[in-house]
Amino acid sequence: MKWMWDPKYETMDREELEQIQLERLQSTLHHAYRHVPFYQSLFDKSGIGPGDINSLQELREVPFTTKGDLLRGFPYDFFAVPLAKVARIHTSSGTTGRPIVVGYTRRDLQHWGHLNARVLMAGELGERDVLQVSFNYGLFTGGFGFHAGAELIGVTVIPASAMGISRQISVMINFKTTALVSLPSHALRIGHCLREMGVEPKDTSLRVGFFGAEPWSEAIRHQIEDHLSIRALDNYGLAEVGGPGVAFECQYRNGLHINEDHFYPEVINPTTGEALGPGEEGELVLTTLTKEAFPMVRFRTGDLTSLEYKPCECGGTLVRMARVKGRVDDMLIIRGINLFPSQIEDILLSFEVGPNYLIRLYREEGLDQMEVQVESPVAGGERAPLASRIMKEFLDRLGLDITVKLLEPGTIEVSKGKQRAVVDEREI
Ligand code: DLL
Repeated sequence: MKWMWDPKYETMDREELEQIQLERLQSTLHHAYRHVPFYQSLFDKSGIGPGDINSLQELREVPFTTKGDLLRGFPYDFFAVPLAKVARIHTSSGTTGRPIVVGYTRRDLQHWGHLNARVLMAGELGERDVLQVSFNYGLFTGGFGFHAGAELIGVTVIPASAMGISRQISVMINFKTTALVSLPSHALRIGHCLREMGVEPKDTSLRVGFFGAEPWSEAIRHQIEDHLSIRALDNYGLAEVGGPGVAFECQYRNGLHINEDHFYPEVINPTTGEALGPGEEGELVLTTLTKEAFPMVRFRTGDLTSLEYKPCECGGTLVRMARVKGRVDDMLIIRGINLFPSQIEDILLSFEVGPNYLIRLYREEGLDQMEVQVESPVAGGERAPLASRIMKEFLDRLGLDITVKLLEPGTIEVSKGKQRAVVDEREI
């Protein structure tokens, strides 16, 4: 168990673990009921009291919490402690005017650090490592989350944050970075740039990378490993339940170990809401077991996966989730930023364009790109200035560089059924 941060919990036998989960679940349900009016009315309406849940299976009787519920609770309705007890605030990486605002008490932050230490330790990180954290340090959970885990382990941390690729590379080479935390697409881009610069990957000190926050595939893993000459590990998390540190791969890369002593996972049929068994693919639903400031009960993540309860070859007994296969809703993830097509539509509506539009997603040298094609009646000469105004609005409101292509009215094919406004050419 040399490469486990919390071997006691990571290798606990299932019966003992389930007992801990049940105790923590009961306390979370009472806490949420007592302090979050949403949960009080959710329970009251369904005729179940938090004290009625006497087994993990009985949790299935409690209704789900959705992203929509959280958005309606903006900013603090879901906080279960007074603001005076909230030590930190982060948000989901969504680009809506109203992101989901999440809070952490001091104890939540301590737990969060330990959960991220588990992620990093599984990649065999130790005191001699130099870890470059290339996630944004800000409201996004990625930077601070990993930073805390790295400090607990005692590695040397470089809080590179979201600098441009060439600066990331010069830091990586000059400071002799051995491990990288970033988006997989960012790592791929770094790899391409190293090639262009004629730097042989083996000439850097890099040996391992921890990638997550957006969907990626085995094909991308191979490219990253090849271009950077490292071992690439997947990790999963979401702001609503605390950020990174929910699930992570060990060296065997046989699914992502879910930190079940802190999060209770279920997989459901996304259409009927019915519980699915091990190995069956559906939507992941998470309940937090230790969160004080922002407890979540049966949160529908929108992420598609399946669960495997057999212990892992590494000796870990935590349930493993399959690599996230995609999303149930139409949320798009572009360079780690979550976005719904309706947000694009809202912005387009304020200009002289439409109504037909098409969002095209593709990759260029590993980096996600987005193009919006939209019909517009304006004359030829006015097109370029209009396109630049729309691009500027996208950048201001969504924080994303999006190319805008204006087309003659009637050129975008309108489907008879449900309009498919997104063409995703990225291979995940
Ligand atoms: O992306 C938290 C995070 C930061 C995870 C750093 C890992 C590393 P949000 O911005 O709330 O939080 O976005 C969460 O991103 O519901 C998934 O759809 C997607 N996602 C996160 N990790 C993975 C992954 C952070 N490994 C949303 N594979 C989630 C596929 C992922 N999708």
